Amino acid sequence: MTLPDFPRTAEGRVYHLGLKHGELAPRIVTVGDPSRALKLAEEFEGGRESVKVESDRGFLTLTGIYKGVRLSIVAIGMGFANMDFFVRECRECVDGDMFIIRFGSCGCLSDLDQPTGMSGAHYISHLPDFHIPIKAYADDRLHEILAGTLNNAVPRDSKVRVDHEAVNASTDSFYSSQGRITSFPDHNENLLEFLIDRVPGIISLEMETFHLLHLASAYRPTGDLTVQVNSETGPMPTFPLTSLPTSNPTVSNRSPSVQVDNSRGRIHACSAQMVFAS
Ligand code: R1P
Repeated sequence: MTLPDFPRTAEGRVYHLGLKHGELAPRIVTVGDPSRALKLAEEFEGGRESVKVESDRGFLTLTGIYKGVRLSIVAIGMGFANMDFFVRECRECVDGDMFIIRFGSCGCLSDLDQPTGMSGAHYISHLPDFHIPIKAYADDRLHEILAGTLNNAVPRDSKVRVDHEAVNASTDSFYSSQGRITSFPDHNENLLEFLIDRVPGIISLEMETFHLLHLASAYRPTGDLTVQVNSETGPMPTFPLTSLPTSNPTVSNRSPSVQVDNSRGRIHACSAQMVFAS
């Protein structure tokens, strides 16, 4: 079985990010807000990017040189759907290993402001009942490098605490599944207490990290789309082909192998965020 061609415009650009091969670096920082991307791009050599692509769908890609290395900053907006466009379409625009760090903000379940490298993220859906079906993990090595960098960035005498084993929950709404009460019948009055009780180490809520870590570890550069089942949670009942990558896969169910270009390499991802006590 051979993979079908990835959807592209006549110019060879992926549909939603608007990128074509060569415009994206394999090292990527992703943020939500375009103004954050532009601010970060001021750190590029020469004070600006050499490639700027603004897509019709609101994605912004800035590629430049940082400390002698080619780097892309991509602003994706918010939520799982945009993270999905971002990871899948970027994968089609570079060869070799890809390294992705999300740099975002989030709501906090503790009373400290702290820069945090997330060890992993749960997925929280407001339907049907805020259950916590699965967790995805950061790339060990990238997470370690990120943690070291954040440690060095914080002055030793600072009261700011850097936490690298924190666990995040990514939600499908800023409102219902983050416990905010609005004029809809979300039945979420006790959600935050429930999460603190049920998810060891949980410290923050945002809307993208789970999907980033999940897709990065699910990607199969060799083309073997074997389904792997998480030993902690078992298979997710509704979406077995996309729910499974964690650091402890133990069971395999065969599915057809697919021919993929082996030059692509793996996807390594982790997430850093400034946790603001709310
Ligand atoms: C909600 O206001 C948005 O802010 C956080 C959440 O994950 C969500 O996308 O992310 P950013 O700081 O990347 O925008």
